[in-house]
Amino acid sequence: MAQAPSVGLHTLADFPVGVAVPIDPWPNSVLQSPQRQALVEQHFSSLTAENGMKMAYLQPEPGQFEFGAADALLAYAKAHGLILHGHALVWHTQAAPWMDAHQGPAGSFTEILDAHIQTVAEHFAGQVHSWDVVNEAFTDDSPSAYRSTIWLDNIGPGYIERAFRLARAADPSAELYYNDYNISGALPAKLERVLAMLDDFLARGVPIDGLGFQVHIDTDSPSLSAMYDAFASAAKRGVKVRISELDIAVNQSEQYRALTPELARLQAERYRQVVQVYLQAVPPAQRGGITLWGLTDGDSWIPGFKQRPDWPLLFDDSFAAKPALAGMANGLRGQP
Ligand code: 9MR
Repeated sequence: MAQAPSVGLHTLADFPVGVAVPIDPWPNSVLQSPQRQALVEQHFSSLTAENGMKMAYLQPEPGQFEFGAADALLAYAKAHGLILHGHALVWHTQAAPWMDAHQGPAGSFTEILDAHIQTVAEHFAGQVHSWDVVNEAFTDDSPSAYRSTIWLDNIGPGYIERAFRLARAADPSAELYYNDYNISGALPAKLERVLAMLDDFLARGVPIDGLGFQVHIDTDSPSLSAMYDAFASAAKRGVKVRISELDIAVNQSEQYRALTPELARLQAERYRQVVQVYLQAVPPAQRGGITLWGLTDGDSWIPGFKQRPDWPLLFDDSFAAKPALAGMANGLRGQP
């Protein structure tokens, strides 16, 4: 078994190395877990709330904002010298039950969108390093480029540009990202549609600083060359490129009941390669960083969502480092 680095992962990078964490009141909240805090403080320089800064939790009832749990995360981050990445101002999932049920004239959706972005981005202004302003606005399959959501269906595609303009006005210092999945090599045509939007925004001066590639992948696909092409094509535009939600599943064949040493080795190598591809494709000044989508395998969204056991992250359920941690460290160090 490869040895875990005794130093912190983040010390090996000149860009933020982050992790998504549950906050209160989730049972595995980082704020209630000394073991998770020890890992966070050793290895990471950036935090993202895995769920707690989505609309459903910041505005659980119309016009009622609840910032307590997110403010506690912010205070924890500050106390430990970590930056906070905001996720996400506009998404169709976890928008809140009242929002999903909302009926009304188109104007009322615009008012709700505006008020949410203004209130939230102003609350955290100067405190968060960056925001996912709009998350997952494109479909996986053409020809219908934009995903049909409460926002698209009631406001039209202009809601995306509107969200970026409002976010910049409310918090001029935060870096603003568009964030999506299956764009890091899996679906080149989807990435093309995202890049067309980016080019249009850049040409017209709509404020956008970068693209977030979620990179929920497995040990088989996408290929490293497809991943390189994806990151490089975004970097070519001169914007920041983040790996915003990294995890690497190993049980896509669904035949394993436990993480075998061979799978752990394959996964470690894949983590190393993904980091290397990122370093090769994205010039230093444009590296927005790499964030893992969870700390421990038991915290991961994948087993529940895919309805199978899996072990996609860097630490096991006992908070012990897996070979994947050493793989990622070697990637950051530029070692083979
Ligand atoms: O990890 C999150 C999980 O706990 C939630 O149940 C889920 C709700 O859809 O969202 C997960 O996080 C998602 C992220 O916010 C956006 N990109 C995909 C992530 C994994 O589904």
